[in-house]
Amino acid sequence: MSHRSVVIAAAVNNEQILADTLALSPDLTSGRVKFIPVRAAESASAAYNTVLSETTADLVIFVHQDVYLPAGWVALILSEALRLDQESPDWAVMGVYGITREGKHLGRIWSGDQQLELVGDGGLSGAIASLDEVVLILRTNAGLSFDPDLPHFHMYGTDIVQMAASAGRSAHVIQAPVVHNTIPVVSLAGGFTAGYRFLQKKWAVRLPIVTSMTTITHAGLPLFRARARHWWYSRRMIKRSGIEPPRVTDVVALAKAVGYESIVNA
Ligand SMILES: [Mn+2]
Repeated sequence: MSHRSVVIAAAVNNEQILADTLALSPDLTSGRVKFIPVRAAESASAAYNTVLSETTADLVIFVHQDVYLPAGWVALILSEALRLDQESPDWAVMGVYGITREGKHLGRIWSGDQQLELVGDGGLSGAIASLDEVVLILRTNAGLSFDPDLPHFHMYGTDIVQMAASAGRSAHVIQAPVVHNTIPVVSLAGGFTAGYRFLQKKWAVRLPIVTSMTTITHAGLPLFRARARHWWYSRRMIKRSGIEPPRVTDVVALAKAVGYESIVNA
């Protein structure tokens, strides 16, 4: 089948970040692609399920509000969807950065808080265990939705991949780099830990599950290592970039400068 209809959706809690990043994406400024913002959501799952219940699009592209999509990006997604229809007819979800069951990183993305490109270990094939939440593309006729019981705004990229696998569906990483203009997050306590605990129980029979930030295990020791590591790392990053006031990045120029538009339009 062909994927003719596509929408872009985001959970929005900061209008300035949205205006300075996602809203500058040419696919949105041109009005070619419909944008569905969800404001004041209590969790990513709740926000994204609202979108799924309101759209009849074949593909729903869920992105963070702090992501810039280079010119030509949605056209690339449509062609990648068609390719997957042929090569992996069972596909349900794709992302631009993810990790395999063996812990191999796949994809590429610009990381704003680190001011560098994250590049995977090479190649894009492998059994995906987790997709980075920065971009998640759902094929709606696969019938998946987000778990309404998963709290906060973390771990839903891992959860949706695991749910796809439970339904006999596959997840994929494609080469479609974006600029993630994120600012350093101070702590993985709170929402991240709550998400970790939720998945620990939900997927107990499948553990360990590798994610890009940590590994979900029965005992949960990697969570504490990740929290400690992240705390030191974010303090360093905040010191370097200065979180007050937030650093302003010209995402349009950056995407061009790092060559993303030539990759996307190759
Ligand atoms: Mn983000």
